[in-house]
Amino acid sequence: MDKKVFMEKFTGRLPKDIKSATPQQLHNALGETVMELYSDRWSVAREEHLSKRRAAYLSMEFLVGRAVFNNLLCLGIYDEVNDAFKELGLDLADLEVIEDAALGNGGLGRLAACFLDSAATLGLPLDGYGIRYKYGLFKQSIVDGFQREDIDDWTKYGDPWSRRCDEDTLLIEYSGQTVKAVPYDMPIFGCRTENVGTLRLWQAEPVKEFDFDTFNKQDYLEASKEKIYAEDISRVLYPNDDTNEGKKLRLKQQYFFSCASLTDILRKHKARFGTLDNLADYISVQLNDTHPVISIPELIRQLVDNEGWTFEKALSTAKKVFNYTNHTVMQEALEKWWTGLVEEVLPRIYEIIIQINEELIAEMYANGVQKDKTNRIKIIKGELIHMADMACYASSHINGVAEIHTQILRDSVLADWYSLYPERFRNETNGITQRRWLALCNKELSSLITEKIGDGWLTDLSQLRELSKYADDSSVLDSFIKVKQTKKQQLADYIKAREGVETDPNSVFDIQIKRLHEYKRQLLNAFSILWIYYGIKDGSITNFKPTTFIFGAKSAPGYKRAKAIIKYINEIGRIVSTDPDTRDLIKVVFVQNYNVSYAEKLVAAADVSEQISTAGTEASGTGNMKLMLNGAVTLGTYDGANIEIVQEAGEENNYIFGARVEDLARIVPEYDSRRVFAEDKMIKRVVSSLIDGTVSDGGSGDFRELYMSLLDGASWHAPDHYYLLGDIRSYVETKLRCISDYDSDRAAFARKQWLNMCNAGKFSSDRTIADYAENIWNIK
Ligand code: 26W
Repeated sequence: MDKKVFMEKFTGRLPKDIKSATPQQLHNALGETVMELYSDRWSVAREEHLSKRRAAYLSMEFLVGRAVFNNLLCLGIYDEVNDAFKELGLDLADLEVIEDAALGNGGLGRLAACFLDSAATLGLPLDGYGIRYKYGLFKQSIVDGFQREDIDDWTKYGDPWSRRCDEDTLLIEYSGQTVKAVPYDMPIFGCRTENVGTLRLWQAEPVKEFDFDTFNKQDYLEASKEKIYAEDISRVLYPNDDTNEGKKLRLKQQYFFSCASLTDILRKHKARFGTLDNLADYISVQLNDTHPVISIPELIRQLVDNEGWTFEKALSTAKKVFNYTNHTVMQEALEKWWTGLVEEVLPRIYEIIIQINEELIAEMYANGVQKDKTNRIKIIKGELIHMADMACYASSHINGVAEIHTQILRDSVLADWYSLYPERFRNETNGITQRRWLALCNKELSSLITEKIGDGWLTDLSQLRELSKYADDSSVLDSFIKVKQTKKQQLADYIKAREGVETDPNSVFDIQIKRLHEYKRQLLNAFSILWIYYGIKDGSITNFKPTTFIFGAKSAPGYKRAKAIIKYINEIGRIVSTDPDTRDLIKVVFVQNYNVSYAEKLVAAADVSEQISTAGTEASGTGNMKLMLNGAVTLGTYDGANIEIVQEAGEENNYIFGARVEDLARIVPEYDSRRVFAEDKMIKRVVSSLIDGTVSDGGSGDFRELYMSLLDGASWHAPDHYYLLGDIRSYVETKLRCISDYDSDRAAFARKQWLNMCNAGKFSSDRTIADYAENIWNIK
């Protein structure tokens, strides 16, 4: 970067009195300047991507977070810009107030963002397609222990990292409604490469802004109706994680970005090659879960209706183009659409789905597949369209996101499909980008690493393994402990500023950060804290090392139990921190508005990473990898990628507890949570806190409902179906051992933490993406 040119362009965009510039003004000026300086590089890369076989990642969510610091880092101009700011009497850190682009709910959306980062860095022609929601994931505050939601107007002060591309605008047709899809492109700067990927997010706009005649008749609302209905489509991200919200608007959103993205892909292909006959040779489309699966009938529609292809030829091309990733085993999350709704909104798509379904049935019949199996896998069952079955039928590759998860897909969730097409199934264990999740969020640890092995790890994380040789080097471990201490102090300061709560950086930082869900078992963690509290009070737990339990989680606004768990955690926190017997020993902090930027601070400061989902329920987890990479030990179950984490870093360096998938298969049929409750005094005491007046749910009855879910079950599930009572003893014992290990020998504990960091190489999304590129997309 030419510093002089940068200065000129940057200051030219600032007010005369530079010091008076707000962080938002500085951010806009910086973003615009960088975008201008690197626009040629981006154009060249775009051309390059189009000139060869490429892949498109279709995802309803891209949880990119804050772009500015990451972009500077990946472009290799962070230090220069930092200096430039200083020269101008400014502070780059002031841009920390810039809002995240929270265009995703959790793991699935963040994974998509990490993947784009890795593909750009690896020089691969991969581009993302999604929706430019006006409002991202809601902003959360905690009031009186309860979650409150507020809109997230993330572009309020501008969006300097996007470029509106009017020239690529296209039309999307629903029955009785046509809307414009306007693309906004974000550059994804690769690290140490000239490659730049593109994230194209579609915004819905009306074909006609405003009806002037109606306005003149003074019917103002009517005059803007078309605009409002059109904009509704990209107005808001559905804040649901793992439940199929069967809303018409959601179906329209899915079709909106699927249709727009495919139209864009086909247009560009045709412009270059003059034909779509060779489409499958040049494009591979990854379907991120079932949300974009409507792309399959849409591609067929475009090929048949616009290009005059036969249905058979179009279906056969679709089968080559698409691949499907499954991200969850939760039945609620496998999307199903009511046939009547699809027919009403997208009649032509509905016809094509029927045709695909008939073709599937005919094909199975011809291949001698038993009728009951065909009935299980067909796309339309009763009045429901099963998107996962459509995805499996029309994809070349189907993958899970961690070894155990892929195995569960093969054995149960998608077992029929596996029996038919075993060769389609692959595992692609998730990963995270070390640029954001180490280099950016933990500059102190990064420096220590680089001092020892150079900075090659930035693009080759496996190099961290070389650091294992320092595991017994006390001076290196001392430096590591100092770094951890610094990060804990920084987090404590931040928590003080944001939450108004004091935390002690000399205590153990035990952190659970993820969406709030029953299967993730934040309630188990809360129970364990109460257990420890009672233990300290009654003297059965002695010499407890002061520990800060930090939670960060958003609950879907309509998910009552999850919201009750948030309140419960806050209630437990109040009890332990007001009791003089424990207030110096246990602290509970529930941070507000947990998001990507907060995560960057939390992962760097963690000593212990809580990954405690019921075995077999967490597809992979990726937070587990972020915490490991920053030198936290995992306190977790044998679930998702935890298993691979422990394989890499050693069971002796982590704290594994609880029933495993194979145990549960044996236990669950006989499991009686009421008996466990009745026979175990401590379990009874802790669980009873939900109803015995220990804590208050503000009179809502929600705590009683939680209590009943554990002991009585509900119409849709057996009692304690996530096995909290079954695992709690083993959990508390393991947790206490972990905290006492920290206390009794900080150096030995630091050694475990260090070795986790050293062995995190496998969990770079660079590794994951290289594998997708080679084995699924066939791109170079
Ligand atoms: C239809 C509503 C809906 C919304 C989101 C259904 C399902 C989802 C996702 C599948 C939920 C999700 O984010 N899954 C997470 O994906 C991560 C990336 O692969 C995994 O690491 C997590 O284990 C998984 O829960």
